[in-house]
Amino acid sequence: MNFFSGTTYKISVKTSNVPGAGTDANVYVILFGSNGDTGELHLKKSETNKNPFENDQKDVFTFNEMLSIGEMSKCRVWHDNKGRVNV
Ligand SMILES: [Ca+2]
Repeated sequence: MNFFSGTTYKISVKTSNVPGAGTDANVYVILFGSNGDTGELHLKKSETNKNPFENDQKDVFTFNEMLSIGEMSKCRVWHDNKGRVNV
């Protein structure tokens, strides 16, 4: 058993192309699996875009050194409703 080898999770988020689909709020996700869950992950720094969660774009977030949750069963995504509204 090696306690130091972490699991990497790469999360891709595609924002819809309908008007108003984007957000500047803080977005969080929890992944649930057969061995437990990841806890709250803040999707903060997109690897593909400076401003994440804009209309019709794909954002990628990587989390290193995570404990393995086993086989993924579900995920929960939400945001805190903050940020300005883009007109
Ligand atoms: Ca945004």
